[in-house]
Amino acid sequence: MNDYNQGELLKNINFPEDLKKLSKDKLPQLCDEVREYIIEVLAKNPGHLGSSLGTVELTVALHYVFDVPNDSLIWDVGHQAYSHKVLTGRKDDFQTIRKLNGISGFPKTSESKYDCFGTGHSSTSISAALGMAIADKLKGNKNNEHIAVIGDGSMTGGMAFEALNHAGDTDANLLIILNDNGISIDKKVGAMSEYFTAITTSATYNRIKNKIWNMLGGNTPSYSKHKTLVSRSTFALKSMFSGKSNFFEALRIRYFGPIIGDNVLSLIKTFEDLKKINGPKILHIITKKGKGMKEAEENPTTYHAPGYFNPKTGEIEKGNLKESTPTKFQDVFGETLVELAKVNDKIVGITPAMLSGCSMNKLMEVFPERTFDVGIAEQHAVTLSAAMAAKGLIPFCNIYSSFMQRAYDQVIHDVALQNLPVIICLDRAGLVGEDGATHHGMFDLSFLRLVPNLTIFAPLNEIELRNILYTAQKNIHSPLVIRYPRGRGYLNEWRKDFEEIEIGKGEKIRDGKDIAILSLGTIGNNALIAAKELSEEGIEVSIYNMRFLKPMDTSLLEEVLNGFKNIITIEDGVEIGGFGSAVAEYAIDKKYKNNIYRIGLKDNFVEQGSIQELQKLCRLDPHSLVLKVKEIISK
Ligand SMILES: Cc1ncc(C[n+]2csc(CCOP(=O)(O)OP(=O)(O)O)c2C)c(N)n1
Repeated sequence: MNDYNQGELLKNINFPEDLKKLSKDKLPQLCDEVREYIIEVLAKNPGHLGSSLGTVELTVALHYVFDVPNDSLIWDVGHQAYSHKVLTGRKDDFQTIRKLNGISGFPKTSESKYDCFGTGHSSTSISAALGMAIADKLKGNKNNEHIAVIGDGSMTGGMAFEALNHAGDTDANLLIILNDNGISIDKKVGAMSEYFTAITTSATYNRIKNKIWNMLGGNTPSYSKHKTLVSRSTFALKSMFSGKSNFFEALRIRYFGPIIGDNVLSLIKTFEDLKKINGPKILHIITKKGKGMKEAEENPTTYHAPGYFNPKTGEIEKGNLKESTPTKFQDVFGETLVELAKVNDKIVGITPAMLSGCSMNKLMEVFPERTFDVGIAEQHAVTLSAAMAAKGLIPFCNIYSSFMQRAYDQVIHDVALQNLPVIICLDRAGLVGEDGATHHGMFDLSFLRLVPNLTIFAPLNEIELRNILYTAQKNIHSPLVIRYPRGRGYLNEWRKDFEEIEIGKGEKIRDGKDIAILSLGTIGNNALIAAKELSEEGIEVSIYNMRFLKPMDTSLLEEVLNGFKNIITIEDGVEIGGFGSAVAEYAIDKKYKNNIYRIGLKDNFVEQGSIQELQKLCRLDPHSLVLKVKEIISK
């Protein structure tokens, strides 16, 4: 610990109480030191850089003026809260951020009392702050403030709008800070972001806004004309269209700003003023993603989470990756989609704000008119795709597995129930590593398996991913889910001629007499490594790459159930209700008496660490498999 220079002021500051003791004129220096420290630590220990560099002054000012956790402070997504972690008792631990047994990359209530509400998925902060404000009011704590810090990207999420609509109907002590850096991970999308730019730059707007506010009756709780939530939204929209008011004010949330968000002293002054105003209010601040590091300011998408970099020059270290290093799954997806879209003009791509994350930016470059980044709006992405399929297009809707949790009903109600041929691509399925519990894609197999009409496929490797993408667009009549993991593949060569995959067909990929392992997806590669090691010790394992969770290849399953007493299933998802459960249910229904051992993720959340470390921890790694097979065979 403490290999890093913490700066003259920062070295004596551990908690907000220490910060509050500093005179205001020292705060700009403290901000510089915090920023420096974040850069130094993240250079060697990758994390979310750009967003956290942009919020240093905001964090210092918030902790200087407010009294967290008596005042609630909720960071939307939480990837911008690194200075908050540094200033709230985790300065040294910050060096372990996102590491196994280290601190989380996101706010987490079990980690610190200063993390008032856990985040990781976006657009939750306003609901959470509002809930706390209402709770405090009911408990008689009238003076506490409840602060939601939300980015312009996260403000595109539907849940943020739902919360705004409700907030305006309350007199809750809510301060929403709209942290507008003009970018999400990729370039900003949507009409709302255009609107932010308009109100940021329009002098006329800024002149008239206070007048309008007063004209509307200000923040008086009783106004009968626009009482219901529905009429309030309608009023807001009408006001927007007529150009007479500000969207937030029309929702009766008092709007302040926009102001510069990286001047710590003026932020403090503004917060001191806002503290005196009760009720829901929004402060619009303009910040710079990547502030203080030239390269990060100039390339905010790359420096959102840049990996290892040189702290002095900002240059990203490519590591020791050789030319022949397997391609990332996301790039196999992106490049194959472009290839297919060139010959099939019905193909469209839809992503909720993960354009470069899932490599759909490749499609965007070639076919911008057929690529849709819809903002952080997973529910909308799925229903939009369903409707496009209803009109005969072939939508590839790519959503990270854990974010798909947001759009479960849309998959059931809009896609599956209508049996619409949407190709739902779940990137980052299984364990994702350093992002931790909020981001592991560990539930998808279980929560999708029970939905009628879905076909669910998990490729063993890049070639299978490529071939299923080809198969999907060639001959699709019902919804298809394709789930694949984060990171690099297993093969150096995957750009082969396309081969169609037979729906519902698995494959035996290794022959052995002693025990059978049934695998689903890329985790089967661990089974292959384990089988090789076991073979050297005279234990011969058959491996079946089942490929489809649904429909399951029951003839292959029959072959296994009839041929082996001991059967292991392995999956990188939760055991409950997943692939192993499907196999076991089939065996029970058909009255088989085999020993079936399920290997998957247990019934608890998995924290952060490298994927390899986490596989070990969860006993999904090859060595644990070897031990498990030996244990079973010796019984
Ligand atoms: C539900 C959900 N979808 C997608 C993401 C991935 N994600 C993390 S940060 C981010 C961009 C957020 O943009 P903004 O709120 O403007 O913050 P900034 O990164 O610009 O600081 C996205 C899309 C997420 N965390 N949660």
